[in-house]
Amino acid sequence: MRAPIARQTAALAALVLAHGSSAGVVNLAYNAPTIDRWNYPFDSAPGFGETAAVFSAIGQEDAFPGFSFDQRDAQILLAWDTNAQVSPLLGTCAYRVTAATLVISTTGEIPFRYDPTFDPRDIYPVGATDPDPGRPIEVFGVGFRSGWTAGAPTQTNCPPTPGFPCYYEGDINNGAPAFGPCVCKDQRFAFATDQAGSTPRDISNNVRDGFEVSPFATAQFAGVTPGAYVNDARDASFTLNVNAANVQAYLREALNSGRLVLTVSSLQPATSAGGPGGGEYARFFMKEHPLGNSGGITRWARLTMTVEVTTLVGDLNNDGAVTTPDLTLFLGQFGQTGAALAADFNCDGFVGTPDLVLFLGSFGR
Ligand SMILES: [Ca+2]
Ligand SMILES: [Ca+2]
Ligand SMILES: [Ca+2]
Ligand SMILES: [Ca+2]
Repeated sequence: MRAPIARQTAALAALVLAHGSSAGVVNLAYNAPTIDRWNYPFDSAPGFGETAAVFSAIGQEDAFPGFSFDQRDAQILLAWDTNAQVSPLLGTCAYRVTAATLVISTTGEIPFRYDPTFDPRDIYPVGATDPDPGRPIEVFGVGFRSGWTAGAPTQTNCPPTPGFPCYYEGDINNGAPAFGPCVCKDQRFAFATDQAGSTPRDISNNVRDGFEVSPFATAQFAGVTPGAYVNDARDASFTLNVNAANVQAYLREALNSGRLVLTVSSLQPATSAGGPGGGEYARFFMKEHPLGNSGGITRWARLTMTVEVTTLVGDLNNDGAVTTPDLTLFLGQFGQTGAALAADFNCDGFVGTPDLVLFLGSFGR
């Protein structure tokens, strides 16, 4: 079992490092995640599973005495340390993400129907009708509880294993801790969330809890007709909606911390004896898999992201000075509302008078 570690190391060494395409713009392209783990509290191979599935326990949350299950039972946690390519701790407003895409391949072990669009919560309960066959596979952020934190890449003190960061993969002799204290719902230490901030909501039971989620992205499979089965090793592509306020805020916080952590989740049904689930769910390649990166094909999680880092407020054309051409660009966005506007210098989702004040404060520099 040492070979997978060697492969991980090789993958990280092969990371395509950032290169600026113009002042302040960083194009990130990672061909491997820093961490990929199956976020399943009772995972018997913490950190080292070769594949990881996403499925739900809807209809069977309390079907097995002594245990209970989150509706989003099996989640996948993926993390990338960005601090070597994008300076952290500049303040969340110093970062603006203009594009972000996650790609990860299915293993093809279990056929499941392709649904490329959002399913509202009222068509998930047992007995409800799903008008478009299949359930979407979605990407969210990650929230933490019970002393776990998102953690900077350098963090080394986290329960239950002081001296190590939370949710690390470790190595084969010092494996990662489980994601939960028990086989039980509402307890996992790292959970899917659609919010940024210090107290993000846990969406692991949003059907039960009666609210809609706001996914960062929904899986798209090229070459598969919606409603048809995905039954092979095939890339799922997630284009994150950077123009949504929750997504942009989450990505900004991540870059400021130096680590981006994402969840892949789906309410595709699990398989279990006597239950309502059809057992049609996706399983994905982790970097430990022998075929995760072989024959010139990478199947584990890959991330690309374009980040604009503010080095001089007001320098909208990135030429190192704040002058009349920047004023023209600023006025072109004045009055606009949006999550990722370059002229929204105070990051409140609107280009208005406070931004003009900031702009004028820089003018002539
Ligand atoms: Ca792993
Ligand atoms: Ca559907
Ligand atoms: Ca300029
Ligand atoms: Ca503003």
